Amino acid sequence: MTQSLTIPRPDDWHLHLRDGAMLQAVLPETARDFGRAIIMPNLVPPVVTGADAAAYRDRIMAALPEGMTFDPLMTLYLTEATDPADVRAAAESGLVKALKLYPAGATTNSASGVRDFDKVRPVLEIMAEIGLPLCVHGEVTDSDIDIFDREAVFIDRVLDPIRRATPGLRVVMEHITTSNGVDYVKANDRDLGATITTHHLIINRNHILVGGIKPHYYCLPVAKREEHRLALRAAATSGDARFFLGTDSAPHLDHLKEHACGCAGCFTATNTMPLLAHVFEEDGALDKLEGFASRNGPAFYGLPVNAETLTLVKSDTATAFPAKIDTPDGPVTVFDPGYPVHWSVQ
Ligand code: OTD
Ligand code: ZN
Ligand code: ZN
Repeated sequence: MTQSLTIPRPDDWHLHLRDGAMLQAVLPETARDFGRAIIMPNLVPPVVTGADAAAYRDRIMAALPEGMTFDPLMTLYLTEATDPADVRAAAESGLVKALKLYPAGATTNSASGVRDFDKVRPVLEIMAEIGLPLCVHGEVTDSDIDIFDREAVFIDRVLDPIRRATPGLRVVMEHITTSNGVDYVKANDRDLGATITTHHLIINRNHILVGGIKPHYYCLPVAKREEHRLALRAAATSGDARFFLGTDSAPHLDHLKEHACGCAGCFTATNTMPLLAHVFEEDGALDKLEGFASRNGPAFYGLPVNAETLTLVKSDTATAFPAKIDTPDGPVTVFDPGYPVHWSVQ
């Protein structure tokens, strides 16, 4: 029996495309299924000015294979030196769709992140004025905070104070991993949304650690207890428009993940839509996938829903996803949910 589901072409509201050869290798994996993506600015050096974002956008478009369509939605990396006038100009030209806040040291390539939030207040005020969203990596980085508590502590110590001090600031809590994140979004009606990744709907911390360490399941924020995964599943499949897809697909070469000090990041661009169809069907919520992947994100960003469609089909045989994609510098492992998935993109 074949079952199928057609939805408006989805978007990815949090994506790492990298640069150079890696960009070339991973871009088709996203552009095949997704119409647009919010492009993370954590290159080395980071994308900090409107000019940087324009140049990066050009490199992305130059890497797009002939015949594919894709619209990269650019972001700027907020630093303590960000110029409010540059932010305003980059947003008003339509080039930049959000700013990205990394607490310094929170994840891969986040050393230029913010330490003193008072220094970025003028930028946040401009953003509130023009309605430019702030995408937040919501983890404190204090060494005395347990890595599994970093998100919950961030909400209390950093996020809530920033939002109270900057009325009207629109915030996306990115890649939420806890019930605390879900609850905070639900308790705040205005100007707040959250992205949820594919992998955090599938793995909990046991998957990383039990039976041997699995470097390809290691990402930041690190996957939490099962009760948190279930809270994310409930939020994603609820139909609540404040929750939408941001894969956080973050490619690293295998030899840098399978390493004594392995890089953080799961690469899910290749199989995200079939995996989500599996997850939503398992929770009896296939009808909610369209909102999560195709409608809620554009609504938050004030953009139209894509006019094209994507069709997912379920067949009796399990889908054979590629285990890895190749780059000139070595392979990148595709996220493996650890169980057979029968959905594929038509
Ligand atoms: N998390 N890896 C990366 C970024 C994210 O926090 C994130 O957005 C990366 O490699 O850029 C990761 O585990
Ligand atoms: Zn992040
Ligand atoms: Zn990310």
